[in-house]
Amino acid sequence: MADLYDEMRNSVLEGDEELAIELAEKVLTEKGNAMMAMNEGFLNGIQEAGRLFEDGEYFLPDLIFAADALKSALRVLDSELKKNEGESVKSKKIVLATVQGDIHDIGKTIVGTMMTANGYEVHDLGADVKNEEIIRAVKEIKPEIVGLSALLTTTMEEQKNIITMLEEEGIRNTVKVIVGGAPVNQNWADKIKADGYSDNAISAVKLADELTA
Ligand code: B12
Repeated sequence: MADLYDEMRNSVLEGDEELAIELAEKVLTEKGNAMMAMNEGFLNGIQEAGRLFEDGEYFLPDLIFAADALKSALRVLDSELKKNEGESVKSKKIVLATVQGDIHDIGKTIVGTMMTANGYEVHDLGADVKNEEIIRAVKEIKPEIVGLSALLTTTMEEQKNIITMLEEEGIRNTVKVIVGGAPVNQNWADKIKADGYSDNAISAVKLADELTA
C-alpha cells in the first residue's frame, strides 16, 4: 500500500494528471480507502510541490500542473469521499468560500466534501468570492456556519473584513464563522474574533459539530 501512496504522491508532484486519475480509479475498483488515498497519497504531493516552490525549485507552471492532477484525483474520489459515514442527517447549513483575491480552492473543496460526508448541506460559493456575495449568501441561505478559506497572507485580511461586515449588517450573532487555510492559525482566529479555526478538513467537521451542538 505504501508504494501505491508514493505513486499517488508522485503523480501530483510530477503533475501527471492521467496517472493521478488512473490511481484514483484504482482506489474505486479495488475498494480501497478514498480518504487514506487522499491524506497519505495525493495531498503529500501538493505539499511537497509547495515546498519546492518555496525553495525556488518549482515554478508556477509546475504548481499549476500539480494542482490540476490533484483536482482530477479529487473529482474521481469525490462521491466516495462524500458517502455518509452512517450518522443521521444533520441538515445544518454551511456556506463555504475562498475569500476575494484568492484563487486557491483545493482545501476549501476538501472541507466541503467532508462536511457533505457528515450530513451538512454545503453551499460552496467557490473561490475569489466577493465579500458582498458572502454577506448576501448569509442573509439568503441563513446557514448555521460560514467557512472562510484564505491561502495568502494578503487575503487573510478579508476574513477579518467579512466578520466586520457581518457585524455592521447586524447579523454577526446569527452565524458561526470558522476560518482556515495554510497561513491561518488559532491566534489569527482569536484576533479577528472568529468562532473557530481548524487546520484540516476532518477537524473542521468536529469544530462545526461542536459549534452547532
Ligand atoms: C496548489 C497551490 C496553488 C495553485 C492553486 C490551485 C487551486 N485551484 O487551488 C496555483 C498554482 C493556481 C497557485 C497560485 C498562486 N499561489 Co499558491 N499554492 C499552492 C500550494 C502549493 C498548495 C495549496 C493547496 O492546495 N494545498 C492542499 C490543501 C488540501 O491544503 P490547504 O489549502 O491548506 O487546506 C487544508 C487546511 O488549510 C484546511 N482549510 C482550508 N481552508 C479551510 C477553510 C475552513 C473554514 C477551515 C475550517 C479549514 C480550511 O483544511 C484543508 C484540508 O485539510 C500552496 C503551498 C502551501 N503550503 O499551502 C501555495 C501557496 C499558498 N501559494 C502561494 C502563492 C504566492 C501563490 C501565487 C500568488 C503565485 C503567483 N506568483 O502568482 C498564486 C495566487 C494567485 C491568487 N490570487 O490566489 C504561496 C502563498 C504565500 C503567502 N504567504 O501568502 C504558497 C504558500 C506557496 C509558497 N510557499 O510560496 N497556488
